Amino acid sequence: MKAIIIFISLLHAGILACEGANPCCSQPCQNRGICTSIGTDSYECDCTRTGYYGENCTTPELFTWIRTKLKPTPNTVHYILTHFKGFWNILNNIPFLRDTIMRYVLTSRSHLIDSPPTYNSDYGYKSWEAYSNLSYYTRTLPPVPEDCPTPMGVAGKKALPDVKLVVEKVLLRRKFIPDPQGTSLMFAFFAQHFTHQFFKSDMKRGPAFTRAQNHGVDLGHIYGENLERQHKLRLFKDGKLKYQVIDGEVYPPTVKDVQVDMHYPPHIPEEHRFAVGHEAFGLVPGLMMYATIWLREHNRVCDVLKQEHPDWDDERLFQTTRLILIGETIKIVIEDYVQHLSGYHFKLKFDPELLFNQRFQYQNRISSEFNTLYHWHPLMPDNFHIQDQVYSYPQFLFNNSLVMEHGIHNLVESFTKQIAGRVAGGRNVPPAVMMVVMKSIEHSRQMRYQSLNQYRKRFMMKPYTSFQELTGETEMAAELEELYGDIDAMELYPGLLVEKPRPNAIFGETMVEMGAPYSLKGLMGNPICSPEYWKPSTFGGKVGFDIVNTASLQTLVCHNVKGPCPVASFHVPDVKDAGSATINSSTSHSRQTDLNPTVILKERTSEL
Ligand code: ACD
Repeated sequence: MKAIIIFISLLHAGILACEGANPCCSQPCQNRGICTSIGTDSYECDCTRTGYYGENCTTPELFTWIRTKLKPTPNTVHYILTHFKGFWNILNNIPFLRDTIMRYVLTSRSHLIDSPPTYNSDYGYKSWEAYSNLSYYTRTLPPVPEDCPTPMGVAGKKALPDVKLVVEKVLLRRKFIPDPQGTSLMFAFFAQHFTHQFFKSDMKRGPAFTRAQNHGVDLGHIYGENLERQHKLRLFKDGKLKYQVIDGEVYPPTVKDVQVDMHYPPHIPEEHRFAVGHEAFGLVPGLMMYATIWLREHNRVCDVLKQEHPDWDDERLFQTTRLILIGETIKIVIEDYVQHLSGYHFKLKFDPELLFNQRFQYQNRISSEFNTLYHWHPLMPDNFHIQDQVYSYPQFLFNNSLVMEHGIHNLVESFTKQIAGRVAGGRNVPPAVMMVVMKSIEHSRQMRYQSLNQYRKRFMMKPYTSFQELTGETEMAAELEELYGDIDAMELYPGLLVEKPRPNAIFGETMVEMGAPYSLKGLMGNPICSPEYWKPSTFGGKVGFDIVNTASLQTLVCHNVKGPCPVASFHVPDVKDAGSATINSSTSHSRQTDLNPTVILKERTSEL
């Protein structure tokens, strides 16, 4: 049956080729083989190092055959990692086994990312231009050639369905669906804050371009995307960033004070126009909360370093602190953020040494597809609960006054308590962000993304055979069938949002199997993880290295809020967890007198 389907689709491609279409439109080369058209009626598949051979790279070599027979499916691996808690609790405490599994997670995921990068949205074949032009996001799959019969190559209708119709029928929220994994708004705002350092589309040039040309975790969202902005934000004393003190607490300086561009609507008063690394972080108090926490952390670490190195000048204190904060960020992202998302009982570990004798390149290029899949707008709730107040979107947006009125402590506490929306499963995009979601689909079309199923194959998943298989239900599946006509024409981004979630999970299979490789490669490909950087001296000695190696969301917050430390978590706490985190101020390193002395969290057993 399968052979007949392949034959028919090749015949179909052949017919189209006869009509003058590019023969690669039908994507005949399998298993990551590369299609090159030869004239208008022929093509060649390059199967080099794919582990397959034959005209369409479909015949496995012996070793590949054995591997594919033995390899469990992604869903099986996920099931094992999210069940058998007792087993994982034992394994997590055996360092050799934990390291071996973590090394396998890192290598198996990052090997799915081309490094050096290959294509971009204007080059569907390898070229020096695509490799070297850092203004572009890279592309994991080349764009669908312009001369194909349909937008997805040969599958589906001549035109994709109306974007608004797709959004209204299967993406728009009817009733808020809470995330069964218990994700908090503290997570949602962290995601938004953290990712805006490397997802920074340059819309003057178009969605294929980025302004964040370091393509990774450089903390450009804290320090500015270029030297001019960084210099305006720096105090040029003791390595610190500029700040202001309001009611005894440290906040970012105002736009008027530092003269950097920030995006605020005209009605926002001068004193509420905070200036930070990223020009768009005035958008929501959740972003300004994190911007304030990291600003305080930077200045706190400067104090710690200055105590260790009283002879260091401003520049060295600033630069070393930046590296420490990059390290802290990666540690928090792997051990708190990805850990939470994964739902694994296996305890993930940030340890660059795990890769030191592996085949791994310390470089990264952000891809357009990664940017697109990270549009997790269903996380957003219907309104925002802070202390005993409820704010609607119009009351919340661009309202920095809430940051000062409630204070960082109460924002952390409130955002930790409020649950975010489920991302997969369909119909959970809040109307307030509908336009952003529409834009993601429009941009994907403009960049000529291949279909959801092509991406599934690229990331070692089986293509879906029906809309019911994609959604796991019948109603949205029928709508999608009518809209797209063919499962092989289903678009990537709407596909990710309507995909059936894994049991009790925030995401479906495709989001995790695509997102994890991009993430782990991007995090571990950072220069600070390389053998020459990953040593205490890079971080100003043992004290700085320890800051990196002990960082967590909870300690980050505890070090930088006034008074008793609130619970800070990417997971909404169970009732038994509620209350303040226990702190011990005797171990404080900070001498920043206008902040409450920093505190060290005494580990809570339930969350960390
Ligand atoms: C694994 C680990 C578990 C993966 C679980 C979910 C991954 C899904 C989406 C991506 C998640 C987080 C992104 C975090 C960081 C991005 C860093 C980019 C740096 C350039 O099974 O592998």
